[in-house]
Amino acid sequence: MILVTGGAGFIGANFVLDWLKHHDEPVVNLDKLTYAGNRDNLAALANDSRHHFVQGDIGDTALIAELLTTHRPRAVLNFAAESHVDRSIHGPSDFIETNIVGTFRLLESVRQYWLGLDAAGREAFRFLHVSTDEVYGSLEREDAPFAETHPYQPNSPYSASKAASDHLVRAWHHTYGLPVLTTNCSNNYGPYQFPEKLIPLMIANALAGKALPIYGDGQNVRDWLYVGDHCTAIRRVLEAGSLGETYNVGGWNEKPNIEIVHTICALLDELRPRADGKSYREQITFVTDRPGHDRRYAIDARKIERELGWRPAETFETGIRKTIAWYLAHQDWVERVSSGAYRDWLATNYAHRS
Ligand code: NAD
Ligand code: TDX
Repeated sequence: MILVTGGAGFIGANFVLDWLKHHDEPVVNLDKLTYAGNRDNLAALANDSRHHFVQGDIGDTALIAELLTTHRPRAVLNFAAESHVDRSIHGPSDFIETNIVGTFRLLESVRQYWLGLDAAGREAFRFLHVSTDEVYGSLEREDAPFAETHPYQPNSPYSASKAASDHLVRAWHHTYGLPVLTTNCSNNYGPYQFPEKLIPLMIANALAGKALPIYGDGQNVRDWLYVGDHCTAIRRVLEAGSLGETYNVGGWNEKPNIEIVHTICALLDELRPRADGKSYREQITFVTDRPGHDRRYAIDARKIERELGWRPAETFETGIRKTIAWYLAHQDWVERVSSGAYRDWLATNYAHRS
């Protein structure tokens, strides 16, 4: 049994689906179901007895203690977080609450549980914390990509809250001996990503005939990884990572935002041409920049490649094609999450606890 937090969000849901494809080991999935959490993402598991969903908060110490003592997981994987940089700029308090205080409370509950295990259980146990490359701050064009030794220099309320959580995880290992692993991954894309993030937002807006808003000059660079490859990396780190270590995860896929949007437009022009025969590029609009917008992220993934033999299966070209095909085939999903209608849908399709 493993306990996954945030498993109704984008990466967490992909991870749970992927895990149950590769293992028979059951998953307890704890998720608060914020605006970003959606049980619709897990509909394929509705009749799968290996998946046990619980609605709740990682900061709810009593609930976590109950789940740990009832299910006795051999690992806890923490995906739960507030994850959107723009939201963190407009309202940081949920980010502090979940990403910092929530992670602290989760660590404490897990530590109590871990201390109560027998020696073999303590030895085998893992706490895997899922984090981001944004904790390292911003790179200039000529800088080398982020290695695990790069200093933490977070610039947004989101990245500062994730950096704080990474430090707590590190300290719980160093001080209390909790067997932790941390992954710092680059920008993910793929199915089930909430259409507030660059790639799904651009696909949804293009199809809806809306503007494609590019912040600043469009030359900010992100390093993109297909979500399935991130899930494989997390499984590999859980299986073979060295305790207390951090692993940077990325696919050596740096691209300026404008190039990403041009690629999306070109693929949509091919797969779902506009009725007027013009390119979706016509919808691109340059808008005011994000405050404190990090210029460039890039991941040096040599440690996970060398030590754990992990390699991404997708290139950006194959991954983005798959992603666009998924969004084209699931426009109802986009409509439901954008309108909030999935809350009604899930109320009639699921009880909150199962
Ligand atoms: P997401 O916003 O899509 O999903 C987050 C999930 O966590 C949601 O299901 C939400 O309901 C749940 N959640 C939020 N607060 C909670 C709480 N207090 N208790 C329990 N559940 C709670 O985010 P995502 O993009 O899937 O990111 C998952 C993790 O991966 C985050 O920790 C994020 O920092 C990290 N990460 C994301 C990316 C990316 O590109 N999306 C890249 C690297 C790392
Ligand atoms: O409308 C937009 N226009 C635009 O130009 C949006 C939403 C974004 N952008 C730019 C900002 C960034 O340079 O695109 C880039 C990507 O933006 P986001 O999708 O918001 O991602 P980012 O800020 O890079 O953070 C993401 O990657 C790291 C995730 O949201 C984080 O959770 C993860 O840790």
